[in-house]
Amino acid sequence: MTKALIIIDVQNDFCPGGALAVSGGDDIVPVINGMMADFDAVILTQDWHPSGHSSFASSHSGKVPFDTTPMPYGLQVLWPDHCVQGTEGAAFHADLQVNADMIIRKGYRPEIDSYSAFYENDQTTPTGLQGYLNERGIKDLTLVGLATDFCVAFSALDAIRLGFRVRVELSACRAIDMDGSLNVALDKMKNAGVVLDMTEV
Ligand code: VGL
Ligand code: ZN
Repeated sequence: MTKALIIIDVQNDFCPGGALAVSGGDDIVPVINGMMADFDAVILTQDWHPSGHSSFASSHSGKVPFDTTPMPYGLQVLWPDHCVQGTEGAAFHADLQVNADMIIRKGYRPEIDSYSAFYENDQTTPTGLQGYLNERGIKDLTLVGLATDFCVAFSALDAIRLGFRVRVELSACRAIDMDGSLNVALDKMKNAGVVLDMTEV
């Protein structure tokens, strides 16, 4: 059985001190490092926005971070400027082991955000990860990283839709949790058939 560990957005801007810090975001780094040896493939995603990206509140006059705005593909949460290409904030956490098989960058198109490792937020523009996994014969995925309620959840739900077996190791994830978004995401994942585990603690 070929299985992959998909490590979502473990980048400085999502860790304490970063532009869109997730509480305890750096606590998961040693947990993830300890998991890698159990997998046939290790894949990292990297949120990788151009400056002035349309998901930034600063790109919309009168908006502040965590407001929402309608986009052609649906309602978009507006974020603080984060993970700008080439900045320290966009770099992986310094302690994360990054001898990965593959790094998927996402969110680099100025006019569209991308939470999922598989599709941008229009749910139709693919990143190519499905093709990569299929060609390698990988059917079992374990997802970890940041943030549980956005990029991890969107990736897990897309993966289920695409027919993968999907496990999210919650002890190696942390959430943004705005307005109950963590519980909503956990319910959606559970109902979709994602296995939610806490086995690393
Ligand atoms: C993420 C908000 C904006 C994430 C990325 O990695 O969950 N959240 N960009
Ligand atoms: Zn982002």
